[in-house]
Amino acid sequence: MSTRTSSLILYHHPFSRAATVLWMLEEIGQPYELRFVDLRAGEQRHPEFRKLNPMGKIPLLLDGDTIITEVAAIGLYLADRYALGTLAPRPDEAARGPYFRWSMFPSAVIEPAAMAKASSWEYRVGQAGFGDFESMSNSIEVALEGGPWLLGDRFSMADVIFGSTVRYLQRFKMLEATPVTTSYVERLSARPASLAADAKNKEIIDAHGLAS
Ligand SMILES: N[C@@H](CCC(=O)N[C@@H](CS)C(=O)NCC(=O)O)C(=O)O
Repeated sequence: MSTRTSSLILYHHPFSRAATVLWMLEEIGQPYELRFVDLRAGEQRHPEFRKLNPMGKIPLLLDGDTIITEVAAIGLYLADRYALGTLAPRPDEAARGPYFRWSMFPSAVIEPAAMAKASSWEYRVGQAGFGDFESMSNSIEVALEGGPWLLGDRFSMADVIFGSTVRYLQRFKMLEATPVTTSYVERLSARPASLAADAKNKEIIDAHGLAS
């Protein structure tokens, strides 16, 4: 792990993709601060927040003066900067190819293909970069067939990016749970960093009375 000093601040709400970034922060083991964004009150749309992210969405990570949004970008950034050679393959390793491939796959393919199916979008499969639901689901199985992780024996930030997407889409019944994905999600959820993130999310849920 790098000994670089950090000033990491995550704009967070426990019922959002920011929960994945909290898990990433626990994986890299650097100190960080959480700033609660009240999504129900619409704080993400306030002009002050939109100056940081014009999309009006979280997660948003500050590393000093550097702004990073998009779950996959945040994960790749954190792993390169704070866990290169452990959570991210080094630039001279061939494993960096599949590492990027499966890190991009959730936002580029899994999420839109699942949303297209759930919302009955009409579109031309050949023109849509995310293809069709069946090909996407089959690709998830193919990605995991070597196992136990996307890079075989080596756990990486790609698993947090990919696995968190599979996990939440299954919770929302937007993706089928198969034996392969079920055991993958179980392995991921048992990681100490995932459990630590869950505990912090629970504290915030209780503190803000979000459970009800
Ligand atoms: N493409 C973004 C998606 C971010 C996103 O959709 N965030 C949701 C919470 S999970 C949000 O902020 N929603 C509030 C809103 O749109 O008002 C990413 O990968 O980080």
